[in-house]
Amino acid sequence: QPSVESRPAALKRLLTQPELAFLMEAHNGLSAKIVEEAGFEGIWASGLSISASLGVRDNNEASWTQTLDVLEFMADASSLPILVDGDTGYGNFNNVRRLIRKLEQRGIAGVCIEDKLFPKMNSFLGEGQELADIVEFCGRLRAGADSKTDPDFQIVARTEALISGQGMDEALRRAEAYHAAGADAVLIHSKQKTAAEVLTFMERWDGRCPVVIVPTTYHATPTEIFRQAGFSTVIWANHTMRAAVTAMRETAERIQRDQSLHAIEGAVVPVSEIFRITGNDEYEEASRLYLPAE
Ligand code: SPV
Ligand code: MG
Repeated sequence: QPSVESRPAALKRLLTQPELAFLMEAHNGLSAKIVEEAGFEGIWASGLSISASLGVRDNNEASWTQTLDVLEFMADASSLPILVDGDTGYGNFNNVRRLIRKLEQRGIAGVCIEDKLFPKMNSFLGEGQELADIVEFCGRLRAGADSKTDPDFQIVARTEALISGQGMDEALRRAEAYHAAGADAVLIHSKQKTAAEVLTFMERWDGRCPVVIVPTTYHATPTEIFRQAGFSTVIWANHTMRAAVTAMRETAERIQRDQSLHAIEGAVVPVSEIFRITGNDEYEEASRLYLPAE
């Protein structure tokens, strides 16, 4: 038993513990650090947020290796376990196993793969998006599970059956197949304004493996309801990115209007805080150790 819990083991603990766990979205090194300092125990590396922060659509416009580079900065910036939004796995079974090998090498704790086709579209766009063939998707999951070098690395299978209008029976059938194919947890996604359909799913699922939810559209549901229903994990999926848009826009518009920094100075963190977040103290210490004395 290693004395320091590995990140995959930490994510596994969050997913399997009886208490409700929370993953907070981050999309770069800075937001990953902020999420950790806020007290969260795990990070959701959102595909939507990483794409948006790069200024592109959530349609696999950023390549998987460009995303991997962002994830490397996130893993370096934070000690938390990171569950990566792996979209569809960027192709077939072979792309999934290569993705998992590379994620493991970058210190990522787990990946979520959704049952759609490459290139994906965000779940909140359009109606009736085509789902992957269930057998083909199970092949992606099995290949992923077989390619883990760390058995604690977590694979979360996400079904879009409810989102694409295929109904509860199909969602349950798919989740069951994905669990049998080696997924460590399932993510049931919904775009309803209430939690009704994820709660029905949860009742009928009957605790077969951990269930993860993303209450972006049913944000008014009290968290206590999720706790009582026995969900494993709640993902707050895109809120540091959306908060950044609000703050950046207000700041840029104010400076543009005023043609001055004066009014905004007290509303933004001082530069010294940026130095603290990025660890300049450590650089000073290391310089004393490694640079020639003056
Ligand atoms: C993401 O955060 O990229 C997700 C969640 O996949 S959602 O945007 O709801 O599809
Ligand atoms: Mg996504």
